[in-house]
Amino acid sequence: MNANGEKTVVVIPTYDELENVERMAAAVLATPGVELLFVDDNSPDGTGAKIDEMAKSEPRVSCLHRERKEGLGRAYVAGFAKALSMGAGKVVQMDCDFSHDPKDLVRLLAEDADLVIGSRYVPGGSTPGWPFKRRLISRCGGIFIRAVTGMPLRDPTGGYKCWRAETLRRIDFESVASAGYSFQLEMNHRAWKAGCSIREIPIQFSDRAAGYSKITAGIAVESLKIALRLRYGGVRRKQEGA
Ligand SMILES: Nc1nc2c(ncn2[C@@H]2O[C@H](COP(=O)(O)OP(=O)(O)OP(=O)(O)O)[C@@H](O)[C@H]2O)c(=O)[nH]1
Ligand SMILES: [Mg+2]
Repeated sequence: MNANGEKTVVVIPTYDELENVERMAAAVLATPGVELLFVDDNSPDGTGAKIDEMAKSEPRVSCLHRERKEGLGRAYVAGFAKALSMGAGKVVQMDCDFSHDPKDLVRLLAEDADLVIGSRYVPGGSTPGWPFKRRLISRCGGIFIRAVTGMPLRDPTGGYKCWRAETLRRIDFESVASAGYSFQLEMNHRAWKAGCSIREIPIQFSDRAAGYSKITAGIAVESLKIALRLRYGGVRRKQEGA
């Protein structure tokens, strides 16, 4: 609970993050008043069991176990639904690999907006250690997405964000079907279209601390396709028959 009596739930999807998960929990829980919900897709390395063990002695930690790996987007949809059912007033999403610095949580939570995005590409934001090629792809991808969708965001695919619970309900997040980076894009697009207030604050996005990346070229390409569909139609909500 924060000073306004509002609960904040930090949602972290995990797949094979055994090397990071304990340190991450400690770092997140250093922020007063937040609860931590992991969403584990039956990680083969035993991440889920490790979280359950932590949860036994730390009531602020819980884990939503899913049967199989279905991509980041599906994990977040399930995690957000669970966070809302826990009574969250604010829901934060972040990675488990320390690319997103848990110390930035305080700044993210201090903003007064329907959606706060930790941005690599506003003044003060950065991606230290990224090779030129990755920097170029990410930057060009962002520019392409902005040009095609018209959405005025510097970092449309970033994954460190804070949602008002009300915003999530308003955009019917459960019908978002994208799996990878495009999940971030589609969620932002819905919030923007719904007229929500969106603020980008600078973050430093570091390389993962340990473990391996689950991002594939296909996931990156998906977001470009989704950008085109968001602009020219075709991304429909599930209940409308997509
Ligand atoms: N539950 C679940 N978590 C996932 C899945 N795919 C990725 N994750 C988690 O989502 C977060 C981001 O995944 P990463 O592999 O770091 O992808 P990325 O940060 O976009 O790419 P890198 O910068 O290369 O690390 C991490 O906490 C992963 O463990 C999935 O299918 N299910
Ligand atoms: Mg990562």
